[in-house]
This record gives sequence, structure tokens and C-alpha cells, in this order.
Amino acid sequence: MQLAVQTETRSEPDHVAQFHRDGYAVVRGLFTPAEVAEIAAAFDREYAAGLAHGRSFRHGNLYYRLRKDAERGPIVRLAQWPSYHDPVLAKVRTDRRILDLLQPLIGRDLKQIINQLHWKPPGAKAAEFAFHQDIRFRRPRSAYRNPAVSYVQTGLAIDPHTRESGCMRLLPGSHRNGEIALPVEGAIGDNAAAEAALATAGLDPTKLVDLKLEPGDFAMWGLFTVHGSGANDSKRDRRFYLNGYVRASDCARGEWAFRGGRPCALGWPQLVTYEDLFVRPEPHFPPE
Ligand SMILES: O=C(O)CCC(=O)C(=O)O
Repeated sequence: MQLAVQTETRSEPDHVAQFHRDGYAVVRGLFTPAEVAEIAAAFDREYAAGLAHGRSFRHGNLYYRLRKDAERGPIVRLAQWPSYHDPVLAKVRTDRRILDLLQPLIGRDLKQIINQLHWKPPGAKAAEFAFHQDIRFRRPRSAYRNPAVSYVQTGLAIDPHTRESGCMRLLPGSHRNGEIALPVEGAIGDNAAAEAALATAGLDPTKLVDLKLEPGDFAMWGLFTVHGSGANDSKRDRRFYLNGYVRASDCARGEWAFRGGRPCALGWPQLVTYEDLFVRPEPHFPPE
């Protein structure tokens, strides 16, 4: 008797194919409107807490960055690691749906490097991110192995992201070119997303794609994908919840997010990006 041999062809999920091809991918409506409303309320609590400090503030890994905006006065640009104290935000970072998307890309033993809220209040001009690759922030380099294939940055849209509201703009395929010398003076978050910087680096700004998102949409991009974002010229906030994950075996730093696919709660803060965590863990106002 002859046995029929069945050959099974397994195709990659769409987001995996797009991530590998373009250096980014989008999954629409990953979080429901009710979930987004709950997360939006957590954003508002964090904004008020950050603003109340009056200037940038740090306590361990928790950090609020404030800036003066010509139109709006002091604004909170971002909060890092609010998940140590906010259960709504903490729940998102280890959501099963996120693991299901990440697993085919970087596995199910994952540490987390970024847990960050971004605000662009309506009309805020001082809210841009100059064009860059996130690899520039992954320091020390020796702590990150195989960065092109071991790391996924994610962003959950809380509000509509459009060109007018300062959506991210990405250069598809740029992740294949390694580290690119993109001219910028000072901090990425204190500089405009100038297309001229791309041209200076030999990149074609006409190839930029607007990352248009609706609330609940979920974006993923890699450490080498060139991106930036402009001011918010719309009449509403543009909030974005960023969580960045790395294959644990490829990274010497970070907070565990998933071990063997199981979610890991945050405990005592671990060394992630704040170099003085064990030297100056107490609350303080860092230099701007
Ligand atoms: O919030 C944004 O638009 C910018 C995000 C970004 O560029 C980054 O986090 O690297």
C-alpha cells in the first residue's frame, strides 16, 4: 500500500511578511474601543502627574519629559515606564494579542526595553521627532546582539494618527541598509522631522509613507527602519503607547515581559536605559 505524502505549505502571517519586506507592519483594530478608552484615561492621569512636577522628573526608571511649547506653554512629551504603578498600562505590555504578533518575529522569551507614552497635544509645535533609526538609542551596543532581527518596537494608537496630527512617517525598506548617518544636532525629540536630513543621507524623501492609524490600531517597526514625525496641527491630542521588545537571549538588559510565553509582572526595577538606576534611584529633577 502506498501512503499519500501530504505536503503542507505554511505561509507567513501578513504582518510578518510586511515587517520583513518593509521594515514595519500594521494590524488594524487590535484593541477594542472600550479598551482604548480605558488606556486613554490612564494617559490623562499620567499627563496630569507629569505636568504637576513642573519640569522633567525622574524616579528610578519612571521618567516624565517636559518641554516648553511656544503655543501651549509646558507640555509633557513623554512618560517612561508608567507601568510600574499603573495597572491599566501594565496589562497592555503583556497582552496575549501582542505576544501572538511578536512570537513569529522574535519568539516567546521576551524582555522589554521601552514602555513609553507619547503625547502631542493639539497645536503643539515642540512635539516633533527628527528622522532617525531607533538603533541609535540602544546603548551600550554590546548589550544588544543581532539587533536587526531580535527587536520589535510597537505602538498602539490612542487617537487618530494623521499627517495633520503628526503621525509617524516611515521609509519602507530602509531597514535593509544598516545604520545610516542621519544628520541631527541634539536630541531627536527636540528637532524637527526635516525631509532635507534624509536627502543629505542619500535617502529619497518622496518614498516616505504616512503611518495613518485609528484608535486601537497597532504598529510594529524595527531598529533600523528610518522614521520621524511632525508637529500636531490638528485640534485633538495624538497619543501613542510604545512598547519595545527584544529576544531575551539577545539582550543583557530589560524587564522581562514574557517567559516561555507567560506574562511577567514588573517587580523591583531592572537596568534598562537609565544608566544611574543603582546610583541615583531616588526622585529628582534631572538636567534638561
Ligand atoms: O511618537 C512618535 O511619533 C515618534 C516615535 C518615534 O519616533 C520613536 O519612538 O522612535
